[in-house]
Amino acid sequence: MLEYYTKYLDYNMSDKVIFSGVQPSGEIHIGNYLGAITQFVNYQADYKSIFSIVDLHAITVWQDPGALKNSTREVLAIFLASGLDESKNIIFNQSQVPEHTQLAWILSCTARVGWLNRMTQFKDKAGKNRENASIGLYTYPVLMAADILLYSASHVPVGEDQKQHLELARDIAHKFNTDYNENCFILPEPLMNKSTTRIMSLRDGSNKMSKSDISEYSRILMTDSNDQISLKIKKAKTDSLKMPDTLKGAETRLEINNLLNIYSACGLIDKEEVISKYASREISLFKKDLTEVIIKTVEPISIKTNLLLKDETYLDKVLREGASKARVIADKTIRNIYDKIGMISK
Ligand code: AQP
Repeated sequence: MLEYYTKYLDYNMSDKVIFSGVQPSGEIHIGNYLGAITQFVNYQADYKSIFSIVDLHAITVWQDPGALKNSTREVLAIFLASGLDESKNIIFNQSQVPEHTQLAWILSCTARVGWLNRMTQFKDKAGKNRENASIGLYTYPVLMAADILLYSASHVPVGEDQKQHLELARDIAHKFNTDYNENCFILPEPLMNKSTTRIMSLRDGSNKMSKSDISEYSRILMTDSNDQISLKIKKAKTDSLKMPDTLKGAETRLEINNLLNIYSACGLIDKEEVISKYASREISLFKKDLTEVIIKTVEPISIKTNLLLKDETYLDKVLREGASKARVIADKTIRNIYDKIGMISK
């Protein structure tokens, strides 16, 4: 299999391969950027990377068809504007590579119902209305396992919330290897992102910043104008105290703590340094400076993204070419797996 990587991506046999996905389930926010996309950009140097815009995952909850197409192109444009190189990495949208769903079906015959029943993200997302959730939302982690195993990814960047799904992917790979008495799948390792904390909603510091939050004031979008950023930070929920003067003091105040994390991540400044800079000062002064720090991060990406979005033909070509490269590897995996389980393929 690895000779395919070598041919299409200048891979060496010893290379480490990462797979990661972003759902086109809405507009990309600064949490996605700081928590995932900046990491992808850093990984490019050390890993052969496969980045997928996972539209099949997105439709596990209802997506407006027009909005889904726009979001898919927007995620790609933000990837490119942030510095992901489409010639060095494979970048594509998942639905153009049907092998993802082919492998997901096979793996759903390996995964056990009891394993899926333990997935906390399904419980959180389905909430009280579990009977009415889509089957896709329930089996989402099996599709995620297929995404990873299809490309023999050695590493998967994961936040806290995806750790359980990666463990499941490893369990599925291990059971498949045991059932068929062959090392068909590599067991992927997590790449934990230690530097960036989870970015929380600007309206409620106990919920993560999310594309699907009903309040547009809960998140800073990577395409927001400077005025929109300024307004959202002005409206961001805080308390009426002065700024904290210790890390411990900051951590007891969810919303202020979140704004300090955003400042630290965007400004590339240690959080303790930010705390001492603003210790006991007015929140309004901190918010003013925070707005500037965020604009410095978002504005250049937003300008490039908007330019790229004007050229749909180019964006669709990048996706098509990425999918072609991905399919070379994916097809090889499927043939191998079909053979192992006793299926005759063309
Ligand atoms: N608030 C966040 N802080 C840090 N990292 C985050 N990520 C998402 N939200 C935050 C990281 O972004 C990557 C892409 O996420 P995803 O699109 O696969 O889905 P998600 O994690 O469910 O993201 P959202 O924004 O909350 O979307 P919806 O509302 O559709 O569910 C992941 O690496 C994730 O960790």
